[in-house]
Amino acid sequence: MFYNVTMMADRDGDDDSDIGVKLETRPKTKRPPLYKVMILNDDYTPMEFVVHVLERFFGMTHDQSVELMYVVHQKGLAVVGVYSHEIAETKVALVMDLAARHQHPLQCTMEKE
Ligand code: TYC
Repeated sequence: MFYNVTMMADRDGDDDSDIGVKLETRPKTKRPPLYKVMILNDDYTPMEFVVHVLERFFGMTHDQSVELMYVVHQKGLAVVGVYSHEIAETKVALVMDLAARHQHPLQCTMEKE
């Protein structure tokens, strides 16, 4: 949590030396931006590989993964999770690395929400 600290000026000019300086604190409501992580359909990546990726990196059950894999297969892409910038970048890198190591063309990208 962050705080704004504002010093209040002495506006009436009397001798306030005995009361010190008033600090006004107020919580900031600004949250860090979130990023959608998406996977894209292609013609070559095996369905079971995509299901495995969704289970392994996106905390889905097997049934959830199968369902979302079919959404991507039919619609072309889907959001598979929403994370902070650092976590999203890590997920994208992990997916892309595993796909490349298996020589699958699976694409995973991130976009600011
Ligand atoms: N279209 C692929 C196939 O028919 C399966 C697939 C689904 C690939 C989702 C990528 O993100 C993907 N084998």
